[in-house]
Amino acid sequence: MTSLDLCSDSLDGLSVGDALGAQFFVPGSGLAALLDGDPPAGPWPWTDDTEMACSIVAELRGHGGIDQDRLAARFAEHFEPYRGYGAGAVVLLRQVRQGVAWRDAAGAAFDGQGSMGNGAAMRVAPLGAFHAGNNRTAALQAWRSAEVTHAHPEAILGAVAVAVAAAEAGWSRLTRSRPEPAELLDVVLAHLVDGRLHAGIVLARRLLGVSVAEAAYELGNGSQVLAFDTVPFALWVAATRLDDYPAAIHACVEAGGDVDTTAAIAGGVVAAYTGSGPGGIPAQWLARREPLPTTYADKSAAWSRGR
Ligand code: R7I
Ligand code: MG
Repeated sequence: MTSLDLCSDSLDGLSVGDALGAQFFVPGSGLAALLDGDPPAGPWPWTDDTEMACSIVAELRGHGGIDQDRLAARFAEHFEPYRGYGAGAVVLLRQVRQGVAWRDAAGAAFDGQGSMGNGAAMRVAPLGAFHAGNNRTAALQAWRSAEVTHAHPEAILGAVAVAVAAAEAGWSRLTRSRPEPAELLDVVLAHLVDGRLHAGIVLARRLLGVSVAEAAYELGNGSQVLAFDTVPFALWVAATRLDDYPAAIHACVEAGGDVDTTAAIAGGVVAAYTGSGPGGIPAQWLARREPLPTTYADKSAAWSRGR
């Protein structure tokens, strides 16, 4: 089991969660069908969560770490507007394509405070899995990956929280020791500073015994598309369902809200622990997800050179 194996399993978990979660914005597809073992017919197109995660994974495959300029170039190169990007992300990625420095574009977003959106968190679980066994490196690398698009500290901490959870999940898989839900969230909290994201994870830790509906009511379900309204619930799901990928995705679907993103986050963390094979992601779900792009590394390098 290499770092890249863990990373790749987490990317499968993220992208299946994203693609299946996005199906629940399609009228006519209902929760009951999924729970009955009859999910929507494929292929399930993935969204911006997966597209951006693939750029991060290409960085790790090619270089083992995040170079912010290169990551910005990859994000801009692979930006397909119809993949459901946030409104701020659309503006920012267009600016970067036009030659604006990413740091200027990210800093100018939302009247100069930077985006608090959940986009830095939605794409980062595979980076955490890659750094399984080294939570501090996962946190630092997540920070770097987030800053490229999200300048607001709450969005950056959302990415740190998800990456540390995925790193811990991957390490638990390697050591064959499932952490208690509270233990997993304590490891995450140890890497955060005070703020709304931190407060949300503290609350999630207090709610480990409650129903999905109550957790989503208290923590948010991503309907505001903000980091602190998305990450605490997604990590509550991952912590409480770490050994059961389908149950984690069911919980995200049941909660509603920004389902592709909560399912991408929870799915990316859980698959770092379960793997993507038997006992992890259902084979039928993997087969129905739109295939992942395969040409990221080469295309992005060519685009950077051509600028
Ligand atoms: O964070 P981001 O990439 O969005 C990701 C989300 C995921 O759910 C995807 O699946 C996709 O649906 O979008 O993109 P941003 O546009 O930076 O942030 C997302 C949204 O959060 C924005 O469009 C705003 O609605 C909101 N938002 C803010 N609202 C007020 N003030 C982000 N930052 C702010 C803010 O500072
Ligand atoms: Mg999306």
